[in-house]
Amino acid sequence: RLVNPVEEVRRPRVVTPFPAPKIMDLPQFQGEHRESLYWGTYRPQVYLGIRARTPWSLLAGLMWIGVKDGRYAMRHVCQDSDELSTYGWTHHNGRDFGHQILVDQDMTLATSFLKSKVDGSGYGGDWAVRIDVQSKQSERSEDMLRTAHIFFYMADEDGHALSLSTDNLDVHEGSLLASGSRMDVGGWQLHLKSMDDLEVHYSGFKTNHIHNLSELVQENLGAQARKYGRLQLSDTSDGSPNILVFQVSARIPFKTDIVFVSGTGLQSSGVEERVNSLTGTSLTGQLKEKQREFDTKFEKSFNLADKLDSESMIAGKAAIGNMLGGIGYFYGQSKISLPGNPNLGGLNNFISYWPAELYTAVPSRPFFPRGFLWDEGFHQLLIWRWDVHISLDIIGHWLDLMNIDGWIPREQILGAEARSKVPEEFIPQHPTNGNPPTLFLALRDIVHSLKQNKFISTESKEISSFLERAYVRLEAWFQWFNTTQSGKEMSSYYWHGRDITTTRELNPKTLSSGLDDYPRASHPSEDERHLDLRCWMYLASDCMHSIAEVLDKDTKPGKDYGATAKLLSDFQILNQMHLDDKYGAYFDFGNHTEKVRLHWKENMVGHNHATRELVREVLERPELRLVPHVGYVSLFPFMGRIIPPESWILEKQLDLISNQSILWTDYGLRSLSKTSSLYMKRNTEHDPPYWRGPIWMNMNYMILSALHHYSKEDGPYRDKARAIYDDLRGNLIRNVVRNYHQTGFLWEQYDQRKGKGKGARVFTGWTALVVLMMAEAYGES
Ligand code: 6A9
Repeated sequence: RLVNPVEEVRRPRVVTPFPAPKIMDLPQFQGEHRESLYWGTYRPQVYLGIRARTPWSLLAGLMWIGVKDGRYAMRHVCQDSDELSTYGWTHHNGRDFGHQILVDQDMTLATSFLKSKVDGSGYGGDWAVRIDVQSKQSERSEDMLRTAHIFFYMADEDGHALSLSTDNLDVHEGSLLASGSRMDVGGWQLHLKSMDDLEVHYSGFKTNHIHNLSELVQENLGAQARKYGRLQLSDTSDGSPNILVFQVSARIPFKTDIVFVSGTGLQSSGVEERVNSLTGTSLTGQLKEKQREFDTKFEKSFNLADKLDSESMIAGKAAIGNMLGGIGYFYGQSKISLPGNPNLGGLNNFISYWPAELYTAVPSRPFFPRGFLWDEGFHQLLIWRWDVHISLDIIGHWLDLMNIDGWIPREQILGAEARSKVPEEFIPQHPTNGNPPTLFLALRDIVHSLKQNKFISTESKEISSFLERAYVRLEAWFQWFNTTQSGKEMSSYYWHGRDITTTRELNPKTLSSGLDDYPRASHPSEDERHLDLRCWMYLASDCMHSIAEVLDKDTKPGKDYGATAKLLSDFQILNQMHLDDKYGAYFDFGNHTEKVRLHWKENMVGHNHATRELVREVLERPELRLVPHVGYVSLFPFMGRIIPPESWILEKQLDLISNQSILWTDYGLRSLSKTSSLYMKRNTEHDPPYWRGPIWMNMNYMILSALHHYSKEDGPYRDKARAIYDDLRGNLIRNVVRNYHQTGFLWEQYDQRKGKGKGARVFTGWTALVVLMMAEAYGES
């Protein structure tokens, strides 16, 4: 057989990187910037995890034994089933400091992280972790104080052997526990120091499967417990271990400091001074100072001085702290599904994306500890106001994940650790599916502030060179949406990828929109026009136009973003395509009937055995029409500020928003009107309502932002907008803060009846936008 050598090496198109210089190769992301962000708490999926921003890093982390009703369990990976009554970063600056509280039954752990770079440190500097273990009830009699067991580990993903040093341990003096050497940081050492009486044991393992570390430690402990009846690591090690686990056991309360110093191979590296400075009272002093800096920066970045009561202040700090403390670094290859490939079947029907790095905030540490494209745009609304360098670095990473077609996979499941959290059928990403281009939300704000000269000059320069390099990618991204998601009519769009064959879903889902089960046309078709996507395209074109302006780009034919933005915000065209003028509401358009329901169908299996399944029944022929569901989607033209301030339609929108029988609740706006035929309806037997009623903070932020806008614009409804704005803002903040103090967590959504947090808890992704609501920071368009 003759093979064409060129064909042989050519990658399938879908996994071919976008052919342009990588954003992350820009000089501004090298040098000092890169080094300053090298180490961090970049493993959000574990309760405390440290790594460097490099593919095969040294990892550090914490485990402990939790005790509930006399039963023991290992805590390591963030899991709801561990039932911690609260945990999260109360402070974190995204760079060199964080403070976290974890409450596990009767035990409270406080973990602090501090980074420092001094003469003698290796690349990326040194870092310290303080673990402070307290009993929850402060006043307990001596004899009730039990022993706690915590475990601190170092692991080398690259497989390098780590050396143990456990002879003559003297924790009061400060002892070397482990050491090693790597290309990136040179020689390194791990030290432990404590004023308390600690017992230290260890175990060493050699394995590539670092994500199974909890099991390895549990097995080791289990075997010891069975043999000797004690909870103690074996004090043995595999030959050339790449993982070392140290068990610290002591009576509660106790404190221990663990220090990592790098560059220790060199003579003048001053290890002893560095360890001293990062432990004991010196560490205490530095942590206090960092905490003060955080508090000041919090008030300054969000203009919050004197604006907040102390409960809101605490919740607000936890929100931004967790957003920053939840930033992770991942490395690996996405799986891309290939629907067109007949040779492969089922779950094997995928190919791998190129190996890639992703630095990103995550929606939820226990449930979704990985990157999600449209979540990220909302995260960046908050992060750029805190530290624009971090924001550009994150946005740059995302844009570098673009393929030659201008597509970016929506959910990033990179590496074994990330994969272990996702059921197999959800792993492959579909190259036909998009996700709202929310990165433009953050870019719009950044560009606007740039135009207003709000940044210091070094920042302005970096933003400009970032935009310069990002431009071709942003254009390609825009084009991807504009071509692959376009509808039949000129300047119409619809989310591709809805399932037209399903018989089980009450309303086939639109996962790519981000609004999953939010009701759309009952019968997916090419005739659909999705209102939200149209408005996202308006945002994208408008933002492209403003970037082109900043960069002085010529408007080439076909790339006149200003003209596109004009078209997409044309009030007449919008109204023709999406307005129900009797109602004054905007809707999707498509092949639709309201007369659908789920019913149980009996299937005979053999002669006398029947199974039941819940299937959809359609009681009327669908027809092309507006899809009459009032909810978040119908408010998109309002969120996009497309409606002129003097229009009667604006008044109608304000009515829909403020009407308690429609969208208004005392806790924020419902995702779907109470009057909708699908309000709080399950989609299948296994799919409870998700975007069909509950309150979501990202959309409420967008709506609040538009209310704020209309409350400043001259027009007959200005005062009305202002009043609604004030009430809605108060309701949203009050409810999130109340839930935070009552439950210890921020939540994925809030119940529209009682305001109770629901869905994933420790959802410190876009729910953290509550800080911007507090700050009244909305950006201008
Ligand atoms: C699939 C399921 C144990 C759903 O916040 C992330 C996303 C949002 O982007 C989206 O808009 N969440 C929202 O509707 C969470 C989605 C998680 C998908 C996980 C695996 C089993 O996991």
